[in-house]
Amino acid sequence: MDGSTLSLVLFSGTDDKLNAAAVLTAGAAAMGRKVNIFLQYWALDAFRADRIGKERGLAPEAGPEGAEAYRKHGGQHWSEIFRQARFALEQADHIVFLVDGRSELTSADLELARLLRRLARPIALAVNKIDSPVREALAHEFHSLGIPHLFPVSAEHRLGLDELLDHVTSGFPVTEQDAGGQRQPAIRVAIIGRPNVGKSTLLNRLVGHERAIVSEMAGTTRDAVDETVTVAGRQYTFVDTAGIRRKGKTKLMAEKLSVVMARKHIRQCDVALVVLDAAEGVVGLDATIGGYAHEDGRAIILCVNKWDVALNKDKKAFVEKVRDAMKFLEYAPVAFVSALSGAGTSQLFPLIQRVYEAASQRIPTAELNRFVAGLHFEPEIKIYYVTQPSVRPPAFVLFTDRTGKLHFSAERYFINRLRERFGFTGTPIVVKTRQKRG
Ligand SMILES: Nc1nc2c(ncn2[C@@H]2O[C@H](COP(=O)(O)OP(=O)(O)O)[C@@H](O)[C@H]2O)c(=O)[nH]1
Ligand SMILES: [Mg+2]
Repeated sequence: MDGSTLSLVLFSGTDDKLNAAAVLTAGAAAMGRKVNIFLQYWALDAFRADRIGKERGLAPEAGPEGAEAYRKHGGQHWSEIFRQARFALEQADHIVFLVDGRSELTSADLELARLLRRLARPIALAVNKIDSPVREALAHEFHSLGIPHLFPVSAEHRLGLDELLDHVTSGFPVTEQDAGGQRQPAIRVAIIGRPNVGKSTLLNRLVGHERAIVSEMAGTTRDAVDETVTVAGRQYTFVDTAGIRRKGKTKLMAEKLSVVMARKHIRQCDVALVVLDAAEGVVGLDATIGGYAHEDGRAIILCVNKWDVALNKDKKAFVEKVRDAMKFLEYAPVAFVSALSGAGTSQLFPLIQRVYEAASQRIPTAELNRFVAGLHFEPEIKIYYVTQPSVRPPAFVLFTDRTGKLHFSAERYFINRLRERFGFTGTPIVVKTRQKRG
């Protein structure tokens, strides 16, 4: 184990944990921790022993070993998988034991906790699917597993993950390189959009050279290309959908595929570059694709391509059209480029960095509470306390005297003031409320 790599083992007694693993790795990257995280994921449940080791929150994938174990040990009892995972567990800097906060503890969980404790490695207990105060109270029942460091989390809603990651990475040495700020993780940028808007041309332009991204083979499984470039000391990994040319592919099929691929790539990116076609204008499918990036909480740039052939070169008018068609993306900056000529494309780099940093911005709790004290909600709402439990996207939890969700207009007011005050350019903001318990 070198000093800059944290080996983290995520261990779980049930299935349905890939999501959590994905979020954890992404979360680790999102935090911009000055450590490399080597994450291994082991689930005991029935047939699954995926091993996903990736540095810096790259999208987890079951490696060949994982796939092999999956085949070989299909249906085996979990103790076999524990036996296999043992080496990883013993080497781990930290073990995260993940349990399902919505299920009763099983005897397998208890047994597993006992085995894990016996390893005498640092262990954190992550109780997943905790996304409400009621559940948070329930999470504490899991103390009976005898693991003192308990973290209620919601992998799906990305709650509590920063606290967990803070805990497992605390006291971890900062490498010299990192201290100099040299080795920040690459910003992952998904280039998404309808067919023919110029995604691949843009990718080539951004990475500075052509690459073969079209596979002529029918039924090819390669569906994405990614390429990393360093610009002004910062790494960017661009992901584009490989052109899959199947014979007889209809326009409709191509459009459907573009949505499927967008959804897939969005999940793995930090920033979504939603490419629009200036010549064709904004259409429904653009809004659909942009909507997925928004719902997934990604930082977003609306990139108007083919500006060279736009009929009307009035940027302001075009922005208005864009805003009109995608009201929910009013926070996303609009950039005008020509992937073909290269005009405007180099400005995308600082813009990507800007929205990425905005999405990663964490407001200190004290500052946040001072800020909220100065707000005037109408109708009045009593706000006791505010926290920002996570970044990417920035999520805020308001503890109020009300039950249920904030009224739409109150939420809007809060988000707008946050944007004014702290400048969350290009990132969705998530607001949750909790009723203060007496
Ligand atoms: N005029 C013009 N044409 C472009 C531009 N970008 C891409 N194209 C053309 O649009 C077509 C589709 O481009 P491509 O990158 O394959 O689109 P994709 O399907 O989104 O990957 C190609 O003929 C490109 O040459 C641009 O900025 N201006
Ligand atoms: Mg393409």
